[in-house]
Formats: sequence, C-alpha cells, structure tokens
Amino acid sequence: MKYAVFCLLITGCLLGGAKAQNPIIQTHFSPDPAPMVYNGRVYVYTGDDIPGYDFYYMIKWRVASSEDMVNWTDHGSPISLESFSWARDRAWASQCIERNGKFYWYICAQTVDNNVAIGVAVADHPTGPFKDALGKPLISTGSWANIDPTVFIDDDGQAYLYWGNPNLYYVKLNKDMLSYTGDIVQIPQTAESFGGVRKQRSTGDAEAGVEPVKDLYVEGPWFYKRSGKYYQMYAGITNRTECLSYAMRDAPTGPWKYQGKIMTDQPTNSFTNHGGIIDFKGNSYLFYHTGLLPNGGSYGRATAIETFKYNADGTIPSIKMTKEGVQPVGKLDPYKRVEAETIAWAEKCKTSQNENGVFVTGIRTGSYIKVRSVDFGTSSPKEFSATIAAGLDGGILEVHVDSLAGTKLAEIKVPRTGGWQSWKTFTETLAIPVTGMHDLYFVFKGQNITAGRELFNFDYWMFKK
Ligand code: FUB
Repeated sequence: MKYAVFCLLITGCLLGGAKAQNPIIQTHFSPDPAPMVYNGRVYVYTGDDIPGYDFYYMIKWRVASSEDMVNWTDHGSPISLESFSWARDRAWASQCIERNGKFYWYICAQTVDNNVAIGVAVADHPTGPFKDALGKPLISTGSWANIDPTVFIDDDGQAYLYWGNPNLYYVKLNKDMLSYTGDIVQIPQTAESFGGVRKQRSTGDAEAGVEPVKDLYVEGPWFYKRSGKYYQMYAGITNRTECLSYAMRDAPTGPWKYQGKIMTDQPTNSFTNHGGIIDFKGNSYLFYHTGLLPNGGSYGRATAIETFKYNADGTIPSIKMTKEGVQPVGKLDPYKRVEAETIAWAEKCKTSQNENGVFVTGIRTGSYIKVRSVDFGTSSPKEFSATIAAGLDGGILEVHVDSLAGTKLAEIKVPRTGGWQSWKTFTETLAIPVTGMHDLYFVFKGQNITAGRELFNFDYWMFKK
C-alpha cells in the first residue's frame, strides 16, 4: 500500500504541467475573450463560432470561469440574439463588468434594420440569468461601426464605454451603466496614437515594393487602468493577419500614445485576434483567440491565455502564443461537488445545457476529460461518485491518476438509466490510496457496443473521505 501511494505522488510531480493548456476550452469555440475578475474567480465572456460556417454568423454568447486559471467551468450560454428583441444576427464581441453587485454585459449585434448596435444585459450574478436592460440598443448610430464594446470604471466612479471598427469611439456612461452623458467622441486615427494610418492598399502594391502597413487600429479595443496608467489594447494589423497592439496614456480619453505590438504570431489559418488583459492572484494574463482548435480557423476561434510581466515603466512586453499556456494558481477540491464541465483539457466530447444547467455530452469510446491540481490532502478518499444519465446501453467511466494510462483509481460501469436526462449517482468504493496533488483523467469506454455510439451524459463528480 505504501508503495502505491509513493508511486502516485512521484508520477504527479513529474507530469504536472507538461501538457497543452491552450486553447483553454476544447468543447466548443470561444472567440473574442473578455476576462473579468470577481470574488476570487476569473470569468471569461466569449462569443460562440458555429462549426462549419464561413463567416462570423454567431447567435449566442458564452461564459466560463476558473479559480486556478487551468480548470475552466463552462456556464453555458446565458444570452443569445433572442435575448435582444432588436437583434437579428452576428452576436459579436462583448464585455461584462460588475458595479455595485450588478453585472452589465455589453454586447454588439446586427439590428433588424441591418446596422450594428451595442446593447446591455444585466444580472445579479456573473453567470446570469441576464436580461436585456433597455429593450433597445444603448449605442445605435445607423452604421456598422458599432462593434466590440469595452467598458471600464475609473477610480472616481466615471465609467467609459469604448468601441468601434474601423474607428475608435467612446462615451461617458452614467452611474446606472445604462445611459450616457455627452456626445459620442471619435478618436483621431493618427500614427502617434495607433502606429499607422488607414491607407488603401492597391493591387500590385506588394509587387511594386510599396511600404507595408506598419500598424493601425482596426477593432477589438480593451480599455483598462493599471498603476495610474490607462491602456488601450486593440486588434492592429500586420501584412498577414490581425495582431494585438496597444497605446497608453495618463488620462482615460487620450490622446493615446502608440506603444507597439504585443502579439504578432497569429497563425494564418485565422485572420482576427481579439484580447483582454487582467491581473489575478499576483500574475498578469493576456487572453486572446486563435484558430488552433481542431477544425478551427477564421470562423472557428478559441480562447487562449499567456502570462506576462509588465516592464518597470508599465509597458507590455512582446508575448508569444504557446501551446502550454499558463500554470495553475490554485487547486481543485475533490471533496466538494465538481461539475463534469470543469475541464483543464478534454478530447472528443462537448458540453450542452438544459434548464438545470450544463453537462458533458457527446461522450464516446476515446473521449476523455482531464482536470489539474486536484488536492486529495493527507488522507485518502474512500469513495468516488459520479452523476450520469444514459439513454442507451451506457458505458464505463474510469478515473486515472496523472495520465490517461496512469493508475486506475475507480471504475464505474454505467447501465441504462432510463433516458439521456435521467440522472443517477453511481458510487464506487476505492481500493487504492491517493494523497497530495494530482491531475485526474476521466476516461470513457463502451461496453460491447458499436465504437462510435454515444455512451452517457456526465453531470458532476465527487470524492468522499
Ligand atoms: O467575432 C466577430 C468579430 O471578429 C469581432 O467583433 C471582432 O473583434 C473580430 O474578432
């Protein structure tokens, strides 16, 4: 027995963190990430690129959260185009912010009169339920410029809403966060502010050696303040794709001073980049998107994260995209109910939601879910339980430690439960002790059935001492 414990501990130390962590969500696409720190958790609000489509035809927005930056809980889609009576298509970039215990989620969408407008949904909790606060757009100027809202509340209580493509605009929001005072201000597009000016490229420019675009503001602003300095990150441009660039200023409304490019290595399978920056648990993080999820591309984009350190003068270093992403800054408590859709890495499964919440579905032989930094403490658990629904023959859920082929802690043989939403909790007594910090792998297998058949839905799991 002692030998088994020793092996588990050693294996955990060797393998921890050696695997891919980007993109952070593998069960669906998650473009245009907008992170928000609230109450010890990071929430990331995203769009939802539809697999197989050839444009940004999104119909809903999504939210996921984490307290350790590697295990992300999928909270599903609290709002969609249907939440806004004035919206008809293109659920594009958004950002949510908290003020006085209420959550204001600014979104943009195509309107019924074929322009784009910015609206706002409000909730009492970061994951909703959200409701269109106004029943009409907040910003509507009869143009396609009104995309990509970013919102920030300054230390003096003044809130600012910036947005726009191909120009950058702002208004000063009132304290209700649902109205504004003063005019919409358009920020001048100068090389001093954004590194380049808009120039029409003509056919043959490249061959003729015409100077390539240096940088310029395109879209996707991300406005924030840190140590007394204001930052405006945005999607700029390289010759191949969008990049992330930024400007700084000691005042919230500019004039902005161009600082350079932050991230330029966007793979060419996807044109856009769109990011957000936060500080969390003593680290700084850049959220961005790529087309690097399997079957991804320009219209199948997924959120990724890198950590970075500001330079001493507050400027941002150049940041490279990595597969490894970030390391855990917390641990997962296996003795509390853990939603199956809390995932560090998953393959060949997805998530879905009903009126009771989100669950993992699409599970077949070969599917698996990994969670990281699970802290079993100093004494071993005695039981493992999982809540599952199987409409057909069911299957097998195995729990492995530290790798897909690592020591098998538990095995649950799942029978038919009476339907895909007929949930039953299965409990297994554990024979192998495990203590300390480990990654866990939930490995799914069929029981004498066609390999491709869906096995069961998975709602939550838990260990007991
Ligand atoms: O996701 C649709 C659009 O693509 C966003 O609004 C832009 O920022 C770009 O990422």
